[in-house]
Amino acid sequence: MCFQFTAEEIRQRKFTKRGLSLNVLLVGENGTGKKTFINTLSNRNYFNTISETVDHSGNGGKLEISEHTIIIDPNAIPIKLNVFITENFGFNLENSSNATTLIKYIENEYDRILKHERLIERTHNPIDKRIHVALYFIIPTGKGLNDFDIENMKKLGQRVNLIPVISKSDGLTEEELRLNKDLINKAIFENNIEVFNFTNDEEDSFPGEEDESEDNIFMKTLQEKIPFAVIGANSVTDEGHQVRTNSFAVIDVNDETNCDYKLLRNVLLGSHIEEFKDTTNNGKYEDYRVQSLTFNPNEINKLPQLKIYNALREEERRNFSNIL
Ligand SMILES: Nc1nc2c(ncn2[C@@H]2O[C@H](COP(=O)(O)OP(=O)(O)OP(=O)(O)O)[C@@H](O)[C@H]2O)c(=O)[nH]1
Ligand SMILES: [Mg+2]
Repeated sequence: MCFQFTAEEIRQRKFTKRGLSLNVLLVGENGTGKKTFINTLSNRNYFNTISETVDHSGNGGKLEISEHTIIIDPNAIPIKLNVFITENFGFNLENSSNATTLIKYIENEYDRILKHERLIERTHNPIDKRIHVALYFIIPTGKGLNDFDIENMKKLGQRVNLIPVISKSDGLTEEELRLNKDLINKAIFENNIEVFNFTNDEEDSFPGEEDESEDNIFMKTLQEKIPFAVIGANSVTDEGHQVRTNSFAVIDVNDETNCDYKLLRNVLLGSHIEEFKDTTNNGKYEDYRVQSLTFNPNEINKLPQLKIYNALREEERRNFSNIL
């Protein structure tokens, strides 16, 4: 019998067929370039971003999260990007409930998965809409972070992998960008905001051993880029370069000397796509799961795994007392 494909090829085909997916939340005020970023990432005009001001009056100025599914095909393996975008974030005079609204949105999905995990018979995998990574769009003001950003980033960082981004960085000189990055990082540090840590890959190194592998150097480079400076493209040249054209210049957004867009793109669609999911499931979601069960002790007995565990412990105790 002659097989058409090797085992490796079959694995690759299966993988390709199944594809990859990522759930990304984009948080930022209206007009900060969130949709342009997604257009640039997918290299097509999924969103109409031509007008500077969007009419957000349709929902009475209320903070909402719009959901979109976009298939991106960077190198033959399609990636299903589930995009969640804030509308009217920080839009009103009074925005103090924004953080709560965002966290509720994230936790609702955690609750849904938690509920499903507790079912004894799980016939199918639920659609997983847990946010794997949140990009927080910061307008560079030369003043670091304001109180509103601090409050929102603090809360978001506890629940999701948070990556701060400086939007529209084409408006900054190199020196201004450095200053903005420094001030934002200072505010992140002073306020204990939990941002995604690229250098936190414990599995790869032994304690006490300074590992300077290529991977580690790359992770350090990424870490030092935080907050990532992005420029969203508004056109594509005849040669296929994604550029932002303003009255001064034509800027190639994929040129790493202009901004960090390319790095961030590679992180999202390449190097960290699985990592974001793992840290969500094993870190952020797990923290929430434990907290939510601890605060609801009645719920614990409903867990099938725990029921079995408790029964075994009970039997152990009985056997033990028989011996005595
Ligand atoms: N100079 C510059 N302008 C940008 C950049 N990214 C987006 N813009 C422009 O800013 C405006 C708003 O961009 P959007 O992408 O629509 O902003 P949004 O955050 O999605 O906000 P809403 O559309 O209001 O929901 C548009 O005119 C974009 O062309 C950038 O990197 N630099
Ligand atoms: Mg727009």
